[in-house]
Amino acid sequence: MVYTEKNDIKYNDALKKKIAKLKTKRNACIIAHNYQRDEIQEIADISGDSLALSQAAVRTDADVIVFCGVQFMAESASILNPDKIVLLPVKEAGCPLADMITPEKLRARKEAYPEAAVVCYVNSSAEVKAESDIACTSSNAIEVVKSLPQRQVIFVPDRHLGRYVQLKVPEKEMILWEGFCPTHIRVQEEDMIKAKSIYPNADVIAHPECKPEVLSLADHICSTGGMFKYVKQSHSKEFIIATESGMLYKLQKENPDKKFYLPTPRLVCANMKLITLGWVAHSLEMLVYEIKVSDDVRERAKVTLERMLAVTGEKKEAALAGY
Ligand code: CIZ
Repeated sequence: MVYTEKNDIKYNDALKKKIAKLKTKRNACIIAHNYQRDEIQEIADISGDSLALSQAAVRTDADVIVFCGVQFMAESASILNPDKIVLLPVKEAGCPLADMITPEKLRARKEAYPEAAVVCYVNSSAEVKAESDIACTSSNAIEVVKSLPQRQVIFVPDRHLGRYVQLKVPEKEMILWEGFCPTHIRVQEEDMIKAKSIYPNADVIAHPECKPEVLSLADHICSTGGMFKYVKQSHSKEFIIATESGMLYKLQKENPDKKFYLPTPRLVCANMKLITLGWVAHSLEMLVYEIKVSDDVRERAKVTLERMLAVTGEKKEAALAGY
């Protein structure tokens, strides 16, 4: 069998049937990130952002979770669900942003700023989470940073999200890591200006991983989850969406009367697109590739994630002990 992409309807239908059978056999649940291919979001039991997916993974009765996303997301699901089998269908599906920091380099930064709290964006490895005080997503980063007693905050690894948070929380001193998302930084100021001139009535929504000059041209800045909420309540009929292309699938599905445009066709994350129907079938058939985090790292990274959940009220009883 060939596991590469094939734009053949019959072939895809056969794969979908095979996946459905294997899902029952394995008592599995398929979860897909908002940036996945359309056909993967279509077959998923749940789609959403990385945090929503990890939380959904906690609630499911399935024994096997097929996580259609990238490595750090499957790791978070495994950290929160140590008793379930968490599979990443393509083991090379990594996140270049998460790879821009190592635990060793973070330890050196902590030594340079011993008074600072360490906030890690969820787009980081389990080891980096284990070295951090608290995690955040793009939807709760401002709330998380505001909640900290420390004035100094080491924020890793996305410098654009960190800079955006600094603007919103001026009372903190943010020490930014130099990381960035290679997909989001492809949107240029010129792309936004051009898109706005072609669609003058469109509302412009941008993800905070975009560059500051791009964010300054947006009407609204938010996470992928925030984009769904914003579009639903907006009276606008057209939207320019500055984030990864996969978002357009569910935005269009949930809002059939509205139109969505990307400011540039370059907004494609090659890692997210590695997962195809063939690889999902392969993953369920062979039970690969299992994502496991060592006990020591998992325990510490779990505390970092649970502190975030406690701040955002998503899990009030979360362990704040030792915070
Ligand atoms: O947390 C996520 O899933 C990411 C990477 C982005 C977002 O805004 O949802």
